[in-house]
Amino acid sequence: MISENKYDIINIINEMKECIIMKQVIFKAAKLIGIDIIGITDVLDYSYMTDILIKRAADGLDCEFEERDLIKRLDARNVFQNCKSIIAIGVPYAFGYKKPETDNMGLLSVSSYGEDYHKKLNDLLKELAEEIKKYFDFEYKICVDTSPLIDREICKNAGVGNIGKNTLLINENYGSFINLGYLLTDLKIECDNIIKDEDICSDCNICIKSCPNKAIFKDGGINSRRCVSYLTQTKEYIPLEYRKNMKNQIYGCDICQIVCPKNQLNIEKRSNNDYSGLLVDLEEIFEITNKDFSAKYGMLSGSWRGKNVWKRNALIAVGNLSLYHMFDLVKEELSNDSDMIKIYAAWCLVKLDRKAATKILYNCMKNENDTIKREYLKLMEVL
Ligand code: B12
Ligand code: SF4
Ligand code: SF4
Repeated sequence: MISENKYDIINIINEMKECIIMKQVIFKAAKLIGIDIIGITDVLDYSYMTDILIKRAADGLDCEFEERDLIKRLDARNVFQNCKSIIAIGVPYAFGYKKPETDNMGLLSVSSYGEDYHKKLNDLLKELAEEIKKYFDFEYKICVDTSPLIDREICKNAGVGNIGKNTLLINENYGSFINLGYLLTDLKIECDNIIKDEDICSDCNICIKSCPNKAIFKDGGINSRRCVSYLTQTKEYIPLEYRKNMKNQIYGCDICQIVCPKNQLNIEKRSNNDYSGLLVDLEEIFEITNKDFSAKYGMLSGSWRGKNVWKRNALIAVGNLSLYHMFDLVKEELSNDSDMIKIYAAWCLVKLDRKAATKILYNCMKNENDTIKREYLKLMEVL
């Protein structure tokens, strides 16, 4: 007679076999559809990140693009109740990237090259799920960037890469120019949990030294609100002292990745990508209609904040590049409906020609509200 205990052991062995087979099927399916970077984790509880998140928020280093509700951030089951394992992927980009010559143009970050990566990864993860479903029935939820969870920590635990001092997740073959996404699944799969942090930077500090706004801390993390990538996306007021370092960026910032030795291999790889598509005609941004903007730039990940934020960044770029020939075009923006555009137009005019701008701002100040009046006066005094 077989004892109950023996049945338990046989069941466990069968479950383990299934977990291992499942993993092999998933890795094969990924290969079939061209996913090179893949890993699996069953770490679902992220409450060990609580102190880091609370300290960041208390020190004012977080930003409005992160989920404020900590409970949602700290357990995958709060996003997908039946979650048992997570299949994480990385999709490399920026092959052969060389920053295009910008002259008098605006610049988009290389993460905004081509089709929006949110759509690309969503489609890829859906395809992967459908492929796996041919062998195992399961429920899943796709997450790319916009979930409350901490993508890099999940992907790190799955073995996709390690965290660098610039806070990016770095894959050993492809570097940090990888977009991340994952499937929260109700499958129990064999896992590659990599919980221990590995120091992959050693005594390198290049990104810390190169960051234009000194946003990266030596002992871990960044000040999001100083990061140029953040500044190009926020609708909050941008402090005067940060604007110069935004240079001509219209969306994002790549500096801490371009300088990173871990990315040199990827950057040096040959590709037919024409990165001049990342250049933005600044004059066009002042004249383009909302409809034409959506048609021309709507499919780029860098356009998600809309035309007005691009126009605000274009005003900062025109001021930083001293494009005096655009003075009259910028002046027209003082009668824009948006207060945000007005105050950056005023800043830009003062940068281009202080004396002429002072006269213009004094003249139009009487028709403005108190906030704008105060801002114009501050600009005339400070700049
Ligand atoms: C908010 C946000 C931002 C903010 C803040 C970024 C930040 N570093 O906190 C801003 C707007 C600045 C930003 C910029 C960028 N972002 Co962003 N962003 C996010 C988002 C939505 C949340 C990030 C978050 O939770 N931050 C909180 C901190 C605690 O977590 P973390 O940033 O992941 O940091 C990890 C480690 O660095 C470490 N850590 C962080 N701080 C500290 C502090 C200490 C003391 C210690 C010990 C450890 C530590 O712990 C975390 C877990 O491993 C994620 C998507 C998501 N849902 O996760 C994308 C994401 C992080 N962004 C991404 C990208 C591509 C970018 C940009 C490169 C875009 C660009 N070209 O401009 C820049 C890079 C700037 C940079 N150096 O990080 C990718 C990163 C891909 C990768 N390979 O790492 C993500 C994962 C989106 C995705 N799914 O592809 N981003
Ligand atoms: S993205 Fe740019 S501003 Fe932000 S941390 Fe990296 S180098 Fe600094
Ligand atoms: S530049 Fe150096 S310190 Fe920064 S992430 Fe890369 S290897 Fe690490």
